[in-house]
Amino acid sequence: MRILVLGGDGYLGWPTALHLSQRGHEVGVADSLVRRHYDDEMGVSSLVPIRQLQRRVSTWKEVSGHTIQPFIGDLTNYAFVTETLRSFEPEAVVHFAEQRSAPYSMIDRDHAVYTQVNNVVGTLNMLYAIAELDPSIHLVKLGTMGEYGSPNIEIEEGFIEITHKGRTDLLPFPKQPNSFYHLSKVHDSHNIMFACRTWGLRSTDLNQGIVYGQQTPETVLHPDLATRVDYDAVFGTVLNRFAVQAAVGYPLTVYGKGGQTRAMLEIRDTLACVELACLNPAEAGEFRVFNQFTESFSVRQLAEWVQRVAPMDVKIESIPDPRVEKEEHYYQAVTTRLPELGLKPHLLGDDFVRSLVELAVRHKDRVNVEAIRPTVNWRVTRSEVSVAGGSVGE
Ligand code: NAD
Ligand code: USQ
Repeated sequence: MRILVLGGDGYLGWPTALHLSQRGHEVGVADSLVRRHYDDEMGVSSLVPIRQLQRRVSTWKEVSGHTIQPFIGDLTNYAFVTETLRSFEPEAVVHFAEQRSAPYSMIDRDHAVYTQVNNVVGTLNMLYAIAELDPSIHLVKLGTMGEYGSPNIEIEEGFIEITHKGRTDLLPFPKQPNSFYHLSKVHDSHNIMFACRTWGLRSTDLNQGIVYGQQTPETVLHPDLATRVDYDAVFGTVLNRFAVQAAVGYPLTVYGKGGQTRAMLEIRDTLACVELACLNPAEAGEFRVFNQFTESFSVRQLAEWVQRVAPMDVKIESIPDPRVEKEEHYYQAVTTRLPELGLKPHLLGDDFVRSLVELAVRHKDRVNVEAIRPTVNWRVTRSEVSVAGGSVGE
């Protein structure tokens, strides 16, 4: 297939592009490179060194013989979006290209506005471009399990049958997200569903859980092909962070009671899920939702797991939760669509947790320990994060 990966310079977009290319698809990547600017803004950089996109692409050509076509530009610029689609003529567009950090979106008003404009406008531009240029393009959109929040009932896969006053309908599952970032994904989902219903577009919303891990069969072929891994309190996600904290001797930062339970998956499963969605497209006019995760863990469970298997002495510290979220709650979510399409999950095991810590130990000289402690508080409106390069997007 001809597949355009939006956000193809990011943590997940780059290894997805490599995976699809290795599997024989014609791959293009589009990215504004803004993620690298957030690093400058936060005064941090990826745990593992990453190369510039052009170098990544040329090394991939040398290593594999396959070409990945790069397009540098911003999805909020409609001319860039239409020119890229006209030039590449994809059958599927895989859309990773959003500001994806919940804490970043909660720094202050500027960052909340930036996040929602960037994410919602970028996706809206893509919907218009697909509708105008080629409505048969399948939009595979990265959403998030966090759109649902943590309701006291089982989370269905996108839709729930409700009987109300004697009448029954299949309706979108209620959304109770925990940040302006997560809300941007809800807004995207609504816009995409509307575009499918109104213009006959086809789309799959992949409500993905938290991803962990860094290595894929393709990224390990050459150091230039490595993908980023974040450990700071703004962009680092929980298990990746705990591995790095263990490596540098920092007590694992469990927020609040640690009973926050989240759906999760390994990075290799992200790649597999995306390819399965592309190979099995939605029908014209269909908006479908896949819950993309393999297991659920509480934050405390993850911390204790790292403590148990890490080869060093690891302490766990419970710190007041900087977020407003349920610290203990029921969590059960359905995921049937991707396994039905053939997903064979890589479940989390001791060896994998240990390998994450070992990866962090190899690169621990690159860790800025001051960036580990959370500084963004959901409850205050003023940012306590020191912003070196000014606010992005203004
Ligand atoms: P990332 O920040 O590493 O990558 C996103 C990429 O998109 C970056 O390279 C960035 O430069 C680019 N981008 C952002 N806005 C853009 C714009 N307007 N125009 C062009 N490019 C733009 O994030 P990631 O961790 O790879 O996540 C990718 C997607 O998957 C996101 O949409 C995220 O919400 C979703 N997701 C991620 C996780 C996770 O654990 N990392 C979990 C669930 C869902
Ligand atoms: N947490 C800690 N300690 C830490 C870091 C996090 O206890 O040091 C807790 C948080 O309070 C939260 C949970 O761990 O309850 C998950 O936090 P996270 O930062 O790992 O994940 P989250 O903010 O939910 O966001 C990440 C990605 C986002 C994606 C989302 C999937 O950054 O792009 O959408 O995971 S989901 O969680 O399903 O919404």
